[in-house]
Amino acid sequence: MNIATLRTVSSDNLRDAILSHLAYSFGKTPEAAHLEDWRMALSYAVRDRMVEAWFDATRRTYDAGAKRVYYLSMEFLIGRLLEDGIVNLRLVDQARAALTELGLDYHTVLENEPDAALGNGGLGRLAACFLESLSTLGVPAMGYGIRYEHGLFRQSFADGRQMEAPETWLLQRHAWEFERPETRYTIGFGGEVRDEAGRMVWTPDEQVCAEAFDTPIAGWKGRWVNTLRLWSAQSVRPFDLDSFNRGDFEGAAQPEALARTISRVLYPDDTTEQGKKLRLKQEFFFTAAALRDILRRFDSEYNDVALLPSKVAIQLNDTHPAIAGPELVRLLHDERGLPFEEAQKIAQGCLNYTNHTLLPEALESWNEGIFGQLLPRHIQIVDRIDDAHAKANPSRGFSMRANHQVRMGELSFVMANRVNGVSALHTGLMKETVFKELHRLHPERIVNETNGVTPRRWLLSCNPRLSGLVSETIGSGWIDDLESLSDLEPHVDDAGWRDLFAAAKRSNKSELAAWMSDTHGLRVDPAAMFDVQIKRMHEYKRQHLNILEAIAHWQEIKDAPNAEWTPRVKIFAGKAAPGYVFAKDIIRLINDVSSVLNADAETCDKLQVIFLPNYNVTLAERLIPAADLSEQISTAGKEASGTGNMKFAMNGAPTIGTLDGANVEIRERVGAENFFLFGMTAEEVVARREVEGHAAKAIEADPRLARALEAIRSGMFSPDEPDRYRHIVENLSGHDYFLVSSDFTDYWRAQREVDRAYADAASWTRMAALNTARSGWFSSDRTIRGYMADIWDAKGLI
Ligand code: 26V
Repeated sequence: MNIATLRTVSSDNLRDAILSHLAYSFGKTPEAAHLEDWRMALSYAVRDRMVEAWFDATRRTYDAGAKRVYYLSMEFLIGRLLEDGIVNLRLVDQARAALTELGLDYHTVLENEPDAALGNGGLGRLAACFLESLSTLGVPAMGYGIRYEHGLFRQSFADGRQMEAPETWLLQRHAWEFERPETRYTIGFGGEVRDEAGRMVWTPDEQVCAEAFDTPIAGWKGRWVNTLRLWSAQSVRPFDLDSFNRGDFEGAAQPEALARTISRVLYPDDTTEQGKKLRLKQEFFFTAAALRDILRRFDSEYNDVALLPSKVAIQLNDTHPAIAGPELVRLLHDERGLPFEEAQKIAQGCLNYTNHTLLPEALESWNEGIFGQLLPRHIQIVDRIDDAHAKANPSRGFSMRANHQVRMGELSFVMANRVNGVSALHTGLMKETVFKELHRLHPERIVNETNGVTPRRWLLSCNPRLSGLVSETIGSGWIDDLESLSDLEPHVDDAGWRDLFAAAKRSNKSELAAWMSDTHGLRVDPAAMFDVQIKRMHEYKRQHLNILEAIAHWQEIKDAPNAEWTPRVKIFAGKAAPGYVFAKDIIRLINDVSSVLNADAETCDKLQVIFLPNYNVTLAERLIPAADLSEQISTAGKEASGTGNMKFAMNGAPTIGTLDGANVEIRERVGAENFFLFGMTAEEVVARREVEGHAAKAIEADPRLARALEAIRSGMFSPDEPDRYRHIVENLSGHDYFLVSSDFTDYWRAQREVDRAYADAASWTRMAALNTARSGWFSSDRTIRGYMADIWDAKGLI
């Protein structure tokens, strides 16, 4: 389908297509149809309109002999897909009209779609934004991951405590995938390796089958459609008939159940490497299937494997697919007979690695016992790669095999053509810390590609009021040329235009307030400042710094309830890894503080605290357009980039933040006067930790901090269990590794500056609008162009 045909889809066409799918795909009359049937029928009608462009993209890629990009990621946090499809195909008006005619409400139908939470946080959402940008830019690309039956757990609260329930997105029908029963690979584990006259032969003793499920990903205007291919694990032997015939029904079903375990659940822990055998199996499972698929496609077009690096670029999203290095070498050397060195060179020519965290506990390494048992041939190949690297670099002082561990970061680095960080600060720190030595040996290898987010989802679609105003003001070119948002700049000094900007924000806030009231029974005043911190719960992200400030602020208000206060609603959302006890205690503390503050009649019109459960992409889409203030308060040096920070800025919420990750670049672009900076720099953080008793000193110097901590310690927020948070207070007064206490005083100062700034509505709106106007650089289209030029040497075909 070409663009001209797309434009001609009328609401009548769409209505007929919906009715036709209702009847012929789902066997329902309009009278009998449930909401889910309507949602499915609409999804199929929209999906149909992607299919021709999808075929066309494949044809054009083959015809051009173009280089293909493969994005290997353990996580794709895609969220809902229907609205994304409707928006990118520019069918919003038609879909709305067609549904109205059928007696349905557009939003009610969209809300019926489950949110596909196939990821933990930033890394997974980045992968989803990248897929959309790759299609928008017409890059022949494919995402490879795992089709988890259960995505990230569903979070609820009981007595303020996080409860986890399995996520069940696949229990509802999923409209977007095409099952590919013909695309199946057998993946082996364990077994033994034999030397057969110099040729190493691996005979696994366990096998599972990887079956492909394809989801089309349409770019802006539906001009190009790529594929997200997710692998589902199945048994090679679906059913044990012998056991069944013996009456052992459980035993008969076992092979299937065991194999399916591999794609059953997404690991919900994004910080601690748990040494789980199953996770290593998941990693090898999807990586090996992807490589087999990539080589099969390459073989169908070319017959000289030396061409591989010029036709294939593979991006490893963190080290989770790092086994791609040894596996590709194995395929080329053991299975195709290339000399080892040549196999390694070709593999390295294709592979690139993105690092997303410097936290030592999140850097993957595997116990060599487990690794060698599951992947006996790969551990030999890792050793050979390591030895060759050591020989070529005699001054080298590290090994991939230290302390009986296989270190995936070093392996990924050595096997990569390019290695990248995700913000300027993070890339600099990679060079100075984790990869210092490797950087010295290979100074050209590390490059920076600062993250970005797709403006189609994170402005156009989630914030129709603001995006409507933007298009009325500067035309709609910004949608795929986000830097043209700078054309808004002259308007920020026009009071009339500013009123329109402020009105859009106010309506978004009212809508959120109404939703919070309907869904959670919460009452908030949309005139108050909406101060939002939404992200995974982690000590380095310092949600506890935010709640500590709330307590101190509440105490100050109580001292002088009749003074002039800028009313605020502090909104939190985020999940804690189930095994991360401290993070779960921070959630409970915030909920306990919320109960006390919100019930205080004297102060609740000036300060409220809300923790919304089950943070996911859909909730982010509700909250970000309604935010006044974006909290990005991590300990400097710890947040690799952040991408939420970009979404808030784009939607007109200035940041209160540290010089961490991409905050640094956001501040440079939006202007220091439009950003509330506080806290120590990454260098100062390192120095501060060396100061004996740093936390105690900070507390001694700041009576507000001392009083807030004392309130927690005394049990004011947990009267039924006064000691509940003693360990948090002890942590913040003692070790305080993340320097909450040392940064508190400056955070407090910056928050009061925010209060004063917000009280001047005209200048606040100007600041908010400048954040929007100057955030164009944070489009993932720009990021992908960077990868194309610096890493992949790939071109777009549109
Ligand atoms: C580690 C593990 C370890 C085992 C269990 C599952 C699991 C899942 C994820 C991770 C690593 C998470 C790394 C991550 O999400 N980093 C975030 O990446 C964002 C995109 O680059 C970036 O904006 C955030 O700053 C960074 O924290």
